[in-house]
Amino acid sequence: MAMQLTSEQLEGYERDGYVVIEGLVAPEMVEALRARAREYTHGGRPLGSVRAQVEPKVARGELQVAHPGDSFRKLEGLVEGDDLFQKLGLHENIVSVIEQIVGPDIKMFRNALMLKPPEVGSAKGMHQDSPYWPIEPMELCSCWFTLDDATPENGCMAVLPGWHKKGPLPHVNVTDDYVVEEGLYDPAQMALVPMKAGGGLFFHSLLPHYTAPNRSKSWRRAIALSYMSARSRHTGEGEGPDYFNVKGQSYPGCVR
Ligand SMILES: O=C(O)CCC(=O)C(=O)O
Repeated sequence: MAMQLTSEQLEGYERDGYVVIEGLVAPEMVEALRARAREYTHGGRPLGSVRAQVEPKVARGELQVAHPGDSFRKLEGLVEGDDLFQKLGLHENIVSVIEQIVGPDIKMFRNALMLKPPEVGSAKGMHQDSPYWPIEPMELCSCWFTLDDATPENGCMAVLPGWHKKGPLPHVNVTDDYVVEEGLYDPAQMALVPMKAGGGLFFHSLLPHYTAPNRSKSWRRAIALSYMSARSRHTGEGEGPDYFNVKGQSYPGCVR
């Protein structure tokens, strides 16, 4: 039987905008995903259609790394291009929880392996996801799945509980980042969310979240799997891309 949120956990998600579920997949699968991620970063496995982003400081030549693989910040499109990551994106436990939140017809909006190499990975400023994304209504749900233990030292998630209910907040550009305007929140309001490898933080696309720089000697890798109801609408230019179909049917006039 696939995992399901209890009614308390579902209420928690609605109230706080997030819920953590540990042990979403078997430890062997977490190990295999870690090994596969390492093949992309350090083993010369071709990226193919996967889009890579490197740490801005390395890209600008302000920071040197021992191996080019120690500079990756983001790998996008693994669910479409890699068999193991696709298994994760379609994993029955993840999809079953997502179905409780967004309903039975599900498409994936994006997937991004977020890497924080030891002592190199930089912060991701406080932001909400939906204001970046051309999708209405702003009710997507991401499963932020940890490949490594995520700790306060290596850049676990920090969130503003309940703030998804405030709607989209004003964001500003600050050195290559798009962040919630300073002064709108007090950092003391942030809740840290440390997690074991193999867990999932399911969070609402309007929940403000932040990750600190990795100041530790251990990797922090997590893949953000963002799902939406197939009844969502594309609000950007044109008809929008063909999104990865997870489950169920499509609807006329909605995301393709
Ligand atoms: O993994 C991180 O460091 C940040 C992730 C994030 O901000 C996101 O998935 O929207």
